[in-house]
Amino acid sequence: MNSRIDLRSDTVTRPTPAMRKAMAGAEVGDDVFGEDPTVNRLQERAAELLGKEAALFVPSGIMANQLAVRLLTHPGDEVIIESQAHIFHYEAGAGGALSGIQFYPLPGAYGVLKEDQVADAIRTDEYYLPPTRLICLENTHNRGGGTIYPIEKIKAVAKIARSRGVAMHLDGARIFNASVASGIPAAEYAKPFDTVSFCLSKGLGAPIGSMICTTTGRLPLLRRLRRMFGGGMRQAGILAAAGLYALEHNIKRLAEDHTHAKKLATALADLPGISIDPERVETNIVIFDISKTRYAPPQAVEALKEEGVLVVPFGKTLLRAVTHLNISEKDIEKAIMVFRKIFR
Ligand code: TLP
Repeated sequence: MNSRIDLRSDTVTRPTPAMRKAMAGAEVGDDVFGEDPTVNRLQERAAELLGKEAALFVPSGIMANQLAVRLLTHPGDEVIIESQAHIFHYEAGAGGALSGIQFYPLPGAYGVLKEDQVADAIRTDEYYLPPTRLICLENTHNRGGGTIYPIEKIKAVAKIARSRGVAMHLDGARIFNASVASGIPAAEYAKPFDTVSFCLSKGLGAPIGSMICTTTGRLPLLRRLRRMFGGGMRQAGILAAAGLYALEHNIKRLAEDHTHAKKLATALADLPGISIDPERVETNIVIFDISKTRYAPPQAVEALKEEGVLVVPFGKTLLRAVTHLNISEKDIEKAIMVFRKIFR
């Protein structure tokens, strides 16, 4: 398995020996009592990086997102979301099941909504309409192809949301990819949002864990909800140490993943039958259409796997490859050779 070039996701990253050393040496306590010094340090650091007052450590990105949805809504409320967003598409129906909300999905361009679309979707006050309570955005946008949400678009949506009394949550699972690629600090991206989630266990390379960042005032309810969702962990400092290591060592290097993704996309664009615009590959996610090749996605995945390259099918005609810290430049060169062999 290890000799394979695993481009299925940046979630497959494994902790390095240095990260494991930091984990092994971590000071711990019972975090449900708020007594784990390493978790507390991670929460302070995450809040600082995102320019928020407080942060809470949770087991997964989905839990962070769903805690935000629960925190900012009541049953019967409506949540505006882009129709390909992770929260809508990939979280097993959690919004309805755990918070009793309904989504109002809007089609975006590569995951990005126009502010007019959002303004038009916010409901008026009639008693028979569901109250619009929350808008969720995603940066970078996964199914959009790792798109960086333009900061001006975020600000425009936030202005509308504020004027209509609607809260804002950012699924920032890959916010540091957006920040490193655009040069815009994560805190600037996070500023217009009431809550921001981000993942330590994707390109940052930690084995487990996500953060949800917000105001100090919201923290007591957030802690209560985390407990309700079963996300309170005990000697979680062992995991938090990996998160702290990741924030210290693995943010800047995301730029390498972006270079690798661009290189892969450029090579794929040259292959017969494959459609992809390398210009659109802004971060570490490469989504490409193979409908004009002789393969359907499941067969292509199998053929590539036999040659040692792992990718995932992404709908009826698409494949997705994701670069990350366990993928070297050599791996990308090898992967390109394999794609050429299979698709030429
Ligand atoms: N994304 C995974 C899959 O679930 C699709 C992947 O391989 O990309 N927000 C975004 C934008 C995500 O991409 C993901 C995971 C999550 C949230 C959820 O994170 P976890 O898996 O930690 O719950």
